[in-house]
Amino acid sequence: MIGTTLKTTQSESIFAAAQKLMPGGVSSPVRAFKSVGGNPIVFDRVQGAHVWDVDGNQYIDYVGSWGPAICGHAHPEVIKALHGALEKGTSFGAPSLLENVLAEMVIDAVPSVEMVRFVSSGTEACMSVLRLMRAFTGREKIIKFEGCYHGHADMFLVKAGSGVATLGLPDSPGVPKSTASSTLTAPFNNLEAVKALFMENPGEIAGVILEPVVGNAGFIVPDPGFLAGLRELTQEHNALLVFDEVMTGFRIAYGGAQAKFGITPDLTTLGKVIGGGLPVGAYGGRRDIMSMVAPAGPMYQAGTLSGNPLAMTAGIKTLELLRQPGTYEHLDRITKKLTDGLLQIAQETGHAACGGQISGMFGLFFTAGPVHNYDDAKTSDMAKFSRFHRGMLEQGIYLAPSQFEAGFTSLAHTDSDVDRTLAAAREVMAAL
Ligand code: HOZ
Repeated sequence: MIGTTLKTTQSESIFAAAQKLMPGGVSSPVRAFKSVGGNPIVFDRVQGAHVWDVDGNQYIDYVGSWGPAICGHAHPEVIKALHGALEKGTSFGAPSLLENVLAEMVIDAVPSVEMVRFVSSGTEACMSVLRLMRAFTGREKIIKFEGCYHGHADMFLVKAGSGVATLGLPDSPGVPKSTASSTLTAPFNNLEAVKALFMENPGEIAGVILEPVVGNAGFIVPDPGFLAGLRELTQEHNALLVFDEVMTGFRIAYGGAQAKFGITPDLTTLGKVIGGGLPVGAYGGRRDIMSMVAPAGPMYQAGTLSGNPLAMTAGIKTLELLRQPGTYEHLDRITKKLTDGLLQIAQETGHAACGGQISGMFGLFFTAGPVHNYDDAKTSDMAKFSRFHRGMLEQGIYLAPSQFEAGFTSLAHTDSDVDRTLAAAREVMAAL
C-alpha cells in the first residue's frame, strides 16, 4: 500500500545480479539512480498511473516510461488492439496499411510534416535527421543547445543533457574529435549566441536542432520570441530549423510544440508517444527535403523493424485516444495542480524552488530561478533533489531519478493521485 515503509529486498537482489550481467545493471543509464543514490526499483508491472515493483510496492508514477505512457500504462484499448495485431504476426519487414494510417495521422497533426519516415527510436530519428540536414544543404556543421539531448549519436554527445548531464560526464569518450568539432553549441534561449555562430561560420551551418521545450536538462520553456528568432535566423542563412519533438510531440499539444507556439520548423523528429509504449521514432518535414531519403532520393537510411506492425498499432490507438475531446485539458489541469501545489509547499516549507508545466510535461528545480538554460538548471540544489527523490519514493511516489529529466503525467492520473502526491511532498519537504 502507498505510504508504508519501503521494503525492497527483491529489487536489491535482482539489481545485484543485473550488475554482473549488464553495464551498471541497466539497459539505459538514467534509470540506474546513480545521481540520486540508492538502488533502482525493479518493476514488475504497470497499469494506468501506477507501477508495482517486484516486492509488491505500489507507486504513483510520474515517469510514464519516460514519456510514451500518455494515456496511462497498459491502456485497455491499446492492449486490445495489440492482441489483435499479435494474431497477424509480430514483424513484417514489408509495407503495411498500418504505416499509412499512422503516417496520415502524424501528417495531419504536426504542421511541419508533409512526409514521414518511421524508425525504431528517438535516437535513430535524430541521427537520421542530422544526415538529412547535411545531405539537403551540402553543409556539415550544426548548432545544438547546451543541455539539449537528441539521443546518443556521436554528433549529439556534445554538452548533452539527459544521462550525460545526470552522470556529469564531460561529453563522451569514443566520439571522434573531428565529429564533435562540427557540432557548435549555444546556451538555450540565447539568440545572440546563435547569431554569432552563424556570423563566425558563414555558409557552413546546415541547421539548428533543438528541443523546443527542453525536457532533458529538467523542464525549460522557450522565452517569448526565441523560437520565432531561430526561425528567422535559419531562413536568413539558408539553414534548416529542426524541432526534436521526441518528448513534446503529441504531449504538450496534439500537434506538438510547433502547434502550441505557432512556429513551423523544416524538419521534426518524433518518438515516445507515437509508439504508444512500443519502440518507435520518426522524422518528417517538408516534402522537398524528405524526398532526398532513399529510395525516393540518395540519402540512405533503413531499418529491419521500422514500421513494425505492433508499434504502428499501439501508436495509432494512442493517437486515437488522444484525439478525444478534453484530453489535453485534463493533462494541463492535473499537471498544473501538481506543479502549483509543489511550488506552494516548497515555499511554505522554506525551500527555494521554481518550475512549471505545459500540458502533461513538468519540472521542479531547487533554486529560486528563473531557469532559462542548462547553466541555470545546474544551480539547482542537487543534494536536496536527491533527498527529495528518495523521500518521495519512500512515500510511494515514483519521480524521474534525475534533476535533468522532465516529469510526465497521463490521462490516467486523477485528482486523488495528485492529492496523495502533494500530501507526500509536504511531509518530505518539511523534513528535507
Ligand atoms: N532518454 C531517456 C531519458 N530522457 C531514457 C532514460 C532511460 O530509460 O534510462
